[in-house]
Formats: sequence, structure tokens, C-alpha cells
Amino acid sequence: MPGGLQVSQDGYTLNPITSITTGGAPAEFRFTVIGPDGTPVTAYQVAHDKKMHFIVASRDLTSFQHVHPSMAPDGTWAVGLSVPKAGSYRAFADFVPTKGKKLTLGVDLQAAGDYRPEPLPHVSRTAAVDDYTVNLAGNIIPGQASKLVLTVSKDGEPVDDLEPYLGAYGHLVALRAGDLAYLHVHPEESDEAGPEITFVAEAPSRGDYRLFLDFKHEGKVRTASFTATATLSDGHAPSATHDHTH
Ligand SMILES: [Cu+2]
Repeated sequence: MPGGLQVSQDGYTLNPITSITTGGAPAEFRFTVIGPDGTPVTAYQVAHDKKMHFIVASRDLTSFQHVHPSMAPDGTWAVGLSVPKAGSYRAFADFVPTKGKKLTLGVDLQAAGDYRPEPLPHVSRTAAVDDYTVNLAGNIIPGQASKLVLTVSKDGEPVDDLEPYLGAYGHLVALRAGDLAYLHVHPEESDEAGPEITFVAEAPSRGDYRLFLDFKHEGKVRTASFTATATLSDGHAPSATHDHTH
């Protein structure tokens, strides 16, 4: 089963303490992870440079934030957060408890106000953010480890001096349209700081997915977003696809 679909798993429960708000200055959002003993977890392993990765996506998949809260000694995590519009959001806590295995727990959060859901953005292999264009190569094949190559350019020129971010030259989150299942994605190690960043994603089923690439260049982290459809291989899958299954 993919991650992020459960608020509680293996004895660990994601427990929001505050609510989220729209607009204005970020407000402090707090939460805990309650462990098997019924108290907030305070011991975490570092994974991808951080003890806690916290992702907030609107349920219509048009908004995405990836933030890194800080933890008080009592296990309360806090981060400044403001979502761009009213509506229903899914928050994911991605972490490894020192005494357990990697977990992605998910919880719904509501931002009060007039809610205007947007349709899923069209499928596209190109995403623009600020002066950057990111191209997506490779196909998502259900049930397989699928290689995805993202190529970053700026003003039409390949970017070959990406800065390390979260232990790699980029960080990719993939969410399934329909239920916001959180896919397992890992970067392929590379000594090259771009323009290509390669990931392996495991998609559990056919359907549409929304991909969010965080990359860092000239000191700033930006997010490029794509909609991609996972379809069964038609025998013409590009070479950028592994053929082993999990
Ligand atoms: Cu993170």
C-alpha cells in the first residue's frame, strides 16, 4: 500500500494541534506524532538531511508546499505556514522514528473560506517556474520502478550548477490524483549538478499523478509541477525505464 493514505500506521499517529489559514503572513502550524506508547515521539532519524519532511497539498493538487518544521524538546513540531486559498488540504509527515521504520502519515486539514476547486492541470512534460523550464522524460509504469529524468534549464540554457538540496540535486514528490496516495520516490545518485536529475518512482496503479520537483539554484528553492499519466507499457517504453518489478 502506498504511503500517506492513513493518519495512523504501525502504532504511530499524526496529530495536528492547530489549523491552517489562508493568505497573509504564515501562521505557526503545530503537530505531534504520537508513538506506540501514547506519547509524542521525540527521537527521529535523519533522512534526506532532515528529521521531518512535511508536505501540504491542496486536494485538487494545484497547491504544494514542502517545509521542514523544527521540534521542541517535548516532540511538538512547528512551522510557519500559509496556504494560498481556502479548501481541503492533505498534509503528509514523512519521517523515520528511531525505533521504527520509515512512515508517511497523512491527515486532512481544512482552510476556511470560499472554496473554488480547480481541475487537475493538463498532462504536460514541461513545467515553467520563474525563469526556469523543467522537462520530464520517462514514463510512469504501474507496478514498476520507473525512471524519471528531469532536465532544468534557465532562459533556454541548461543549468549545470544546481545546488544540493535534501541530500541530492532535487527532491521529487508524486501524489496520485483521486486519493493523494504518496508515492515512494528516490533520487539516483549523481555527481553532476544538472541539468538532469534522475529519480526512480514506484507507482501502484494506472491513472494520473501530480509530480512536484523541488530544486535549488542561486540560493533559492523552486518547485516545478507536472501532471503525468501512468499507463501500462505498450512495448515501446523508452530506455529510461527499469524492467524490474517490486
Ligand atoms: Cu523535506
